[in-house]
Amino acid sequence: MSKIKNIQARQILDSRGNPTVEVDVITENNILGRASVPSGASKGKNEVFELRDNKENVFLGKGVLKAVQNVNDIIAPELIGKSVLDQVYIDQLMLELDGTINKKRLGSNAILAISLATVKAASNELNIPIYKYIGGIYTCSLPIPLINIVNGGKHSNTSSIIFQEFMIVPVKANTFGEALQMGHKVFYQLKNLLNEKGFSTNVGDEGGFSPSNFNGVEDVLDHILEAIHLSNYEPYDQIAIAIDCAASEFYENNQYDYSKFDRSEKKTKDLIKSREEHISYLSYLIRKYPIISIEDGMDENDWEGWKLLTHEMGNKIQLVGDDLFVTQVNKLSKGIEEKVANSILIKANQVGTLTETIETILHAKKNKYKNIISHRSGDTEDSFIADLSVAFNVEQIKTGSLCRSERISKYNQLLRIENTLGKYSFYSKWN
Ligand code: 2PG
Ligand code: MG
Repeated sequence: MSKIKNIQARQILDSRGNPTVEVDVITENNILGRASVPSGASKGKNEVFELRDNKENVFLGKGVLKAVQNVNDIIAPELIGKSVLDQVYIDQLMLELDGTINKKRLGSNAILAISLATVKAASNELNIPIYKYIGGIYTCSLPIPLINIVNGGKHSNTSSIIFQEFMIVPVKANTFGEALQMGHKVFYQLKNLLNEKGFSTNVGDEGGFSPSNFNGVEDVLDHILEAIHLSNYEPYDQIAIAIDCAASEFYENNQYDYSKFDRSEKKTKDLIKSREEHISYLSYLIRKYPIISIEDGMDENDWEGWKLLTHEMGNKIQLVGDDLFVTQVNKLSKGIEEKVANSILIKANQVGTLTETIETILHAKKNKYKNIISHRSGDTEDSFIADLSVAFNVEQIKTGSLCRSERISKYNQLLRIENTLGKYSFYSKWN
């Protein structure tokens, strides 16, 4: 047993230049575990509480010095001397210290950073990879990447696209490395295509292109389809498409307002869709395009809409609950009971500790819901989620486009793991 000797938190910056928490956990053998936490832009309302300083003149109110202080002054003294291998106990102790249902007292950013730094220190202490330490003998496969290619909604300041993320899915790759190479080809074909048309190829928060010229969702999908063809891939059979509508961001007064992110000042009434009209538009899209996955197709509180959507297309494509489930077991249980969605997005900072994240992953597995491990739009160079995806042999990972180092750090870690586990470790099935 190796005890925790010291815990040190600090404020660092994320990919948007906003402050976030980084924690070092150091054991009595002077072994280090370091972790930093990400932050979302389109957050689910039921996510646990992210503690910010709210001092308007310092980092626009986004400082995290209170959370840092909570780690150093309140949590650290309680954990020093405890075994670094006792992850579940440590996470539980932090929940008790916090004492609120949404981690409001100490801040989920403080708690999660310690939770993840602890697991890293433990795996370093034992000198085994993080994925092996967490997953043990069950660890054997790498996920299929959902590679971001176009950014819209809240993840772009320039495009007028209502849906937040457009991703390509290399469904027929033989290895993880090949999946990335296929994605790279399409990403750069799309870049050429946009360049030729005089569209900007600047990228949004997650590294996907976000020109102002796209004329709606179908125009984006047509361009992606063309890039797939130009790359000599068979759409659907080799490269399919996944989207994240992030529908909670444009749901108002029980309607879906497609003009929400329209920056061209041409808002008209018929861009407002009822729940039924919105679902029938999504149905039309999956008939017209090789779309195999839709995330947050409906607003997080529109459970009636979710039921209709799942009834309509739940046996045809993957329907992913992100804001809907916020990585929490009780929300997922409700979804399973009410036959809503068939997959869940896993973001550790929606729930706040590693233990709770694992409980949700296992609950999904048990109930045959697929897990998609995910980054956040504001992320850091920390590559922990790559290891987490391998630890539980999850089906997929969503970690941005093929540019921006905070996205690439996860892909690179998966390449290292594939290098260790061997090429047969790729989870190549899409079913
Ligand atoms: C999402 C995420 C990650 P954010 O909605 O799935 O892509 O975005 O981190 O802004 O919530
Ligand atoms: Mg989402």
